Amino acid sequence: MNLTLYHSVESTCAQKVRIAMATKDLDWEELRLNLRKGEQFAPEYLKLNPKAVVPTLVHEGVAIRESSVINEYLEDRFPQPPLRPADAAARARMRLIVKIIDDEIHPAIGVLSYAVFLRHQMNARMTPDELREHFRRVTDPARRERQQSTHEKGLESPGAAGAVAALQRFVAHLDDSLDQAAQITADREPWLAGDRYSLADAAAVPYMVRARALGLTPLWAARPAVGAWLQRAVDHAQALPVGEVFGSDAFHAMVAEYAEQEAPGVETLLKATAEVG
Ligand SMILES: N[C@@H](CCC(=O)N[C@@H](CS)C(=O)NCC(=O)O)C(=O)O
Repeated sequence: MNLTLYHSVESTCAQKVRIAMATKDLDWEELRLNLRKGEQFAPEYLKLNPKAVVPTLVHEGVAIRESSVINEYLEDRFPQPPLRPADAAARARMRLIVKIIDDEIHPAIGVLSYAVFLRHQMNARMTPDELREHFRRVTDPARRERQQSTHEKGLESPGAAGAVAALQRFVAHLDDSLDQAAQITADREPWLAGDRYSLADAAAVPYMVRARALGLTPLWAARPAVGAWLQRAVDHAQALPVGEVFGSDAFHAMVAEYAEQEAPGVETLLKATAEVG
């Protein structure tokens, strides 16, 4: 089969690829990169992924990057079981969810992860010189600026409030999608794009699991269909033969500790977002 995935177990965008591959019952080799140690900046890896990010899939000698592109590629090359609905309108709904995740939710979860735990983790492990060097090597200037601002200001950085608002809109979109799916399938336990698990579910679940770990569950407290879907999607992922599907236990314990410390800031942002509506 000759599939090699460069990834990090903690990275949400790599998790969605591992979930799609395992749902398709594929075998792959993995090469784990330690992002905190800057292994994504190694010259050999930059040849595969010039943006210095994970995941990258290498199949038959060809490097494919961008998690959503990778998942579509997997669907094209390994169509069974299908993770794209047959119906064109349902496919469009699936792709819209994937697009919102790529455009808005990935950066939003990135900012909030940075603010809640990553900056503390990096401060504990790196000297100020190492930190400066880390940011210098981030290839995309906009990404570098966003990361540096969040590193300095945490949940008070300009991006944090916008990130919670983006998640609030996303959760409402998931709720609508589940409602639509429930109407067109007699199924009371729908997936995001209909009656079958799709690439939309594989893409959304890592971000929602991370949102939950960051203390953002109140965003869907009044949306029981979203909570029920999340539980089903987590059960699906955890039943796959993928170790540490959402990251290691040590990672979850570390996130929980910092999330507790940052809970007042998260609550302030949630309150402000709820007031704006
Ligand atoms: N749009 C890209 C985003 C990739 C990305 O941002 N990956 C993160 C992990 S989720 C990363 O490698 N970060 C490394 C860094 O921040 O230096 C995709 O979906 O593949």
